[in-house]
Amino acid sequence: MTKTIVKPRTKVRPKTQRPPLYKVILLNDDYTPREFVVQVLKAVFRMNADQAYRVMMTAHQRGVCVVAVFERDVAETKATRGTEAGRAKGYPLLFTTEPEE
Ligand code: TYC
Repeated sequence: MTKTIVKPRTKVRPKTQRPPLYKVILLNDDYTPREFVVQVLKAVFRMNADQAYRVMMTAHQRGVCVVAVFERDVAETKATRGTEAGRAKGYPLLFTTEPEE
């Protein structure tokens, strides 16, 4: 009879559950005024003037910009609020969400 010695695992890594994250994406368009996009980013995403301006300019120049990452509910609510803020003024401003890999 041979005894198999099994070395016990010393490091137990508890698996903490984290909710899947979603990106909020800002899409460029030709009609929404830059200043209005900045206002919406500040109001809905609580960005300061500098951050909001940079995100707006990135979308303006590249077509899209990831604004922030949240749990799905929060991402969808903020994307809808931003889009609705534009719609209320007759602008085609659009925020979308997509799961983060
Ligand atoms: N392209 C718009 C303009 O020139 C400004 C703008 C920037 C609109 C970013 C949407 O996501 C956007 N007035």
